[in-house]
Amino acid sequence: MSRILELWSLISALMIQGIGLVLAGAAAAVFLYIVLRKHHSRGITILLSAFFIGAMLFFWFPIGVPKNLEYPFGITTYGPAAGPTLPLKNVFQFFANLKNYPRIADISRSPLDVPHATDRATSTTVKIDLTAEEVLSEIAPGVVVNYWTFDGTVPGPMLRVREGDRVELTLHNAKTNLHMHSIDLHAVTGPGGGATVTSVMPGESKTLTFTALNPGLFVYHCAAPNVANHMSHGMYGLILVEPKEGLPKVDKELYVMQGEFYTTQPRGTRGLQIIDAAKMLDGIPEYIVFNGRTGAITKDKLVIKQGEKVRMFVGNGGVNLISSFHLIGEIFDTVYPEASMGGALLHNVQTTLIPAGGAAIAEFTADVPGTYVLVDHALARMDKGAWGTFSILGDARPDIFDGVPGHSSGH
Ligand SMILES: [Cu+2]
Repeated sequence: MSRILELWSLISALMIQGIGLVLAGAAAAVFLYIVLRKHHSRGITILLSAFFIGAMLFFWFPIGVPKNLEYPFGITTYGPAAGPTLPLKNVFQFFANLKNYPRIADISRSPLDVPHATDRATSTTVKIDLTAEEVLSEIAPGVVVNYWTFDGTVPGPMLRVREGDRVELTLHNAKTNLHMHSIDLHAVTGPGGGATVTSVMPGESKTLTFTALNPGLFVYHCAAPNVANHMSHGMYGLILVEPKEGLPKVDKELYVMQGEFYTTQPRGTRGLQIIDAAKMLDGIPEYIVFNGRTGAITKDKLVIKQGEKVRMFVGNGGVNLISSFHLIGEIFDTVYPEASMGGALLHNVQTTLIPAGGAAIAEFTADVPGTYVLVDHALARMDKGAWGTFSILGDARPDIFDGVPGHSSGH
């Protein structure tokens, strides 16, 4: 059956696109010939027509015969799998499945949604279930995106285990999905970070078992081809492997992940958006956001008490950009650079780099009350959505910060 489908795909591609293009080109040539013949001699007309046909072939040959009526037309890629273009048949499948997609009121995972410390002196077996869910939700008011997620939010849930733990992770692929998914955890030692044994079609489940050998804060993400395409739909999260001795106690822990979204329509265009593969390959996102959407982290929801010591688990799902993570009005007392553990820590850091597919742990103490803004300090990205705010509540500290508020804020 699959052979027949392949054959049909081949025939339809050749017939509809290849022959279609030739017919269109031939019709254009005939039309041109007739128009030219009215005003010019036969010789001149043949010469101009030959020039037209030559120019058409010149532009067409480098592109080649398009496959599957894909969008955008004519993208050449050299990745290990099919490129990120969107075949027309997927568009039809998508619309046929539209009524089945869960609609999520708020795609963002709360920055407060951090699992408790394991508080264990010994290793154990930890069972984790994750579900790949393709859903619809707003990235900005009125702008709807077909997110691909782990457990229905971006980022997916933060996972927390202890160094030496045996982890049994089962990945489910929701029945309402259209695509194959998998999971690659950077905490895994083994082929594909687990992706090779967790590829699941809609309705399937598969289990990966691994031992968490190295402590650290690691990104996990879907690694089904085209991987960049899956990650650009929101399929990423963080897994913390605590060192055997645990992490020092703090008062509050936060979970933040930066990510990029590439829509065909310009930023702010309302309605359902589809991914623009050309923009993704060029690394020019329309939206850059913390926790899945614009305005996900707000000072009303995220309140910190004066004196609290705060630890931020920050990841970057990418898929292209490096984050220059900064907290306006605070200095990180301690940074675990690139979220590494067991090596030297950094102190008194203003901005820390978070690579695509990497993470950092940044700690600060809430001293002065007010509103604080977290940003990617490549600040033009704020206008694409890369910012959030939180409040520190408490008594004024004129010994640290004093003055009369002016007309502007930030820096
Ligand atoms: Cu996926």
